[in-house]
Amino acid sequence: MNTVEFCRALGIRYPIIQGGMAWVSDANLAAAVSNAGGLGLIAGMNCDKEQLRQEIAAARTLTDKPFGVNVMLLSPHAGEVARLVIEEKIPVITTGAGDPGLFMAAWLAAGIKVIPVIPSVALAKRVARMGAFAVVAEGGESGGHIGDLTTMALLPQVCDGVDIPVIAAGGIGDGRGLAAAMILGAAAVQMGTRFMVARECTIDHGYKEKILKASDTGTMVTGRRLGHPVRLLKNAFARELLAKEYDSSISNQELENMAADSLRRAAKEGDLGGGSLLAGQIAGLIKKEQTAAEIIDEVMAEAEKAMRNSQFAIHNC
Ligand code: TUI
Repeated sequence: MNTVEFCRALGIRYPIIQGGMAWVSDANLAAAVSNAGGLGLIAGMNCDKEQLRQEIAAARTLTDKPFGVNVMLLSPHAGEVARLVIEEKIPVITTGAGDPGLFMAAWLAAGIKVIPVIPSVALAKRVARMGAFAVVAEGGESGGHIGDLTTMALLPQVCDGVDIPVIAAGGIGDGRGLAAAMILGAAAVQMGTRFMVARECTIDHGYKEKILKASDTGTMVTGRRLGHPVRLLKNAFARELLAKEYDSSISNQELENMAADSLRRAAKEGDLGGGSLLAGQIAGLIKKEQTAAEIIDEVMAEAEKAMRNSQFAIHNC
């Protein structure tokens, strides 16, 4: 399935999907991205069933375009979110942070297009066999919970390994990234960090400022000791958490307790020193707040230019 067929199948205009980011991807952001021709996603991670039901209802008042939900499989609410997307007739879902096998049959029976986020070829093949509509191949440049491989290495290997559309994620923040991903075989891209600074994104403004001011080396990874590495902006909290991971007198439970609620503190309370400011390595490239429509239009125009220039360059070699 090529990019045009992929977009048609999802009822979207552009091959751009917004990441389903915990405490970030609410009805407002998802609707703005969908209205702009991309695919908006609401994050199920930080919601129980009733909160997510309200968020879905709110998005439906803001857009008549298709939008999806991300089911974060580590969430304590994953089971009820998995059932709610069926009840609410959500047309497309992404899954993250685990193997969606447990819920797959029920989602497929309900006609939902399931797009798991995968960090390896093995998991991509597994979910393709289960009937996934597409996969998001997410490299470790991404913000939040990450796998080991980079997007550059993971993406072409996943494209060779499965016969379903592959969406690239991790390190993509502009049209050059979209063009590069398509050249590596992607049908579309997913962007998270770039949409965090969208005007319609309701996170704390100080958090947005931190992304806009970040440099290329402005992120780090914590959580390896707990088995779920997380990329975030360097701040006092991230440095303290990493130091404690190397301290054998601190228990895993103490580390978990430190991290619990830190995403909400950052996104909703603007706790810039004591919260987890999740962001991808591409934060260093992102320099201005724009509407979701401006972001999408700019990315598409840049991608077209990048494709033309590289075609010209290769042609004249
Ligand atoms: O899920 C994400 N990004 C996230 S989730 C999150 S909230 C959080 N809460 C508690 C602990 C950690 C994070 C913040 N950011 N991205 C999608 C993603 N999925 N990245 C990596 C994976 C993944 C990893 C392992 C998917 C499947 C997987 O499978 C392992 C297995 O079960 O075989």
